[in-house]
Amino acid sequence: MQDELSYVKDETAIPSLLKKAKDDKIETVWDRALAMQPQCGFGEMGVCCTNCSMGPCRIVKISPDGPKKGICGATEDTIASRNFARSVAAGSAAHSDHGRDIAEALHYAAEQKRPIKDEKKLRALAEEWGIQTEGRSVEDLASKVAEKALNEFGKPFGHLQFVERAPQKRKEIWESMDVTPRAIDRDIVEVLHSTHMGCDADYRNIITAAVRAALSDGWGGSMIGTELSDILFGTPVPHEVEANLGVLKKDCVNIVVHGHEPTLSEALVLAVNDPDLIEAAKQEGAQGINLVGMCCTGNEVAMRHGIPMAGNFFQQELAVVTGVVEAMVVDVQCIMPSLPQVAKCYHTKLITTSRKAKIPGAVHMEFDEKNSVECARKIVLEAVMNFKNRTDNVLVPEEKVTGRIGYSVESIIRALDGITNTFAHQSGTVKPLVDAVKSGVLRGVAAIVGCNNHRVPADQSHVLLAKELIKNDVLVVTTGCGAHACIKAGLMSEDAVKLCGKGLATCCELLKVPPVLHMGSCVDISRILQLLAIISKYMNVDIKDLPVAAAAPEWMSEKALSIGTYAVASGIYVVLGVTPQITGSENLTKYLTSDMENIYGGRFEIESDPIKAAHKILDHIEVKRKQLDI
Ligand code: SF4
Ligand code: MSK
Repeated sequence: MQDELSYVKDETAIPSLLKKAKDDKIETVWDRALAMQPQCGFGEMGVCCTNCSMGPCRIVKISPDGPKKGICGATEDTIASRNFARSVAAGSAAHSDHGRDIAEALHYAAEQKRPIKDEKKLRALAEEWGIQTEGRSVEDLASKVAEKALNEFGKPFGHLQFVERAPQKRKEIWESMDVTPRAIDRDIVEVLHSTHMGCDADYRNIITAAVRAALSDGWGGSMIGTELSDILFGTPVPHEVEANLGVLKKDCVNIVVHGHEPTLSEALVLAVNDPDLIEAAKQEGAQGINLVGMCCTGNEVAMRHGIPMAGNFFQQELAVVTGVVEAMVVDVQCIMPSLPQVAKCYHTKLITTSRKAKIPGAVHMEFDEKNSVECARKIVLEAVMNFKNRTDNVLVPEEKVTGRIGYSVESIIRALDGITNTFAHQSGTVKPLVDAVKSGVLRGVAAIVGCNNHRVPADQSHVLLAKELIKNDVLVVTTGCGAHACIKAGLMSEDAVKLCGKGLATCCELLKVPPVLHMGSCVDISRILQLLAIISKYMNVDIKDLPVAAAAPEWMSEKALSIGTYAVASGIYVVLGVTPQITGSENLTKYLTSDMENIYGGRFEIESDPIKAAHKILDHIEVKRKQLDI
């Protein structure tokens, strides 16, 4: 264990920059986490309520004398479930609003006759949605698909179109529980309504509403985000990429793009290749312009363009601490409000670009989708002109690795079918993957997703969990900050085969794939749903019957709670490495970690030890294999 810990620490590039931060008197997330101790016990257990101005109310669990009900009479079950449901709704809103922005971007791209990269995927989706494709131009079709996607947010009747992608048995379960997602905005609004003071007080019913909102995310907003991003910007195919903070270059203008939506980052990719801007950078004394990505925006541009992955959630402040970042350009989600304070101590410009996310102390340059390239050019020029302000106080860590990424559903199917070319729509089938699982060469598949959290040494649980799973012949798929953690630890390189069990190693060597497959950003967990749906239909079983599982070992965001909830409601066993704020209600905790399995076939498990988590996943996979008689 000790060796493993030091291995993970070395790979993160964090220690050297943390030391520099201390020397430079920069406060980081770890300092603030320490200053926050001890954290509020009521909040930790989810039994604090501020839903009306009679509160705040809190339920005292540790002594028999304290209040056991809020002033209105709400119990610990009501309060904890309302808090949980509101977090799920916020997470679903964040992902889904991202999806809506992509649909709008597709609409404007069609209107302005800008390139639409994956016409084949566009036509396939149009057909899936019942849009007449024959004789229609790409722009016309894109416009129709965008309109139909935008209608998914507020349509008055029926259910979400992507529900039809789910296996029949899954749809029946949702129908029987009345959780089939109807319209994305409506399902989110309903959670906010029903958890208003004096409305729903039944924790089971509150979680049912949360499940509907979460399914609206996974099989709605996120899936729209992924599918329409692929159509507009291209469906990822496998390729090599560099990762970790060592991708920053001392002699170049460094621009870090951070956040989530690919619209901004795609425009930046074009702008940094503009010869005039490159020349301007040279005039300023730089060798060129180096665009790198952070968090999920980093995943988006790495997956489609091979832009280096600078780091994940806990590396954002440290990227600025290197002293070589001319601009950190952010849009929405997972952006620490501390960044302008860190940037102020160096020459870095923190540039906010979304009206949804302004930060005091940042420069705001609003990104306009209708004028995307011009906006991006202005941002890049701002960075270029900042190069001359760099001081000598710089430290670029040496840590940098190469990994193979780009595993969209289409790429995974092709790769595992042994199709080695890189045409996005060269078709294949899931038969080889299913055969490998049935024969036992692969025991199953596990997803490792989610963030960093100060409660876990950065990346440690992601990496230890992934290593234990691949050692036991479980293929790992990953997204978000988990993907950054895995690539930094070398798990997407050829060498990672040495860490695999015999069966998985043979598959990886034969098919030239790493044992940990990078499937994209947080919204791209919808790719995992889609892959599972395809496999389930092929095997004529439900998702809950498959030897698969998911884990969010270092999760922190409300989006992660939405993801976990839609995964559970899709029939998946989900292990959380950080305890959610629910434990003040024994009923709610039991409902989420046990009862839901009887209803949906999936449930939450809470396990902070990554090795134990891996073995719980392995046990779950073996149970499912036995039930399938394979
Ligand atoms: Fe207290 Fe009830 Fe108001 Fe919540 S809704 S703050 S429990 S009175
Ligand atoms: S960026 S939600 S810290 S995975 Fe998607 Fe990372 Fe979690 Fe944000």
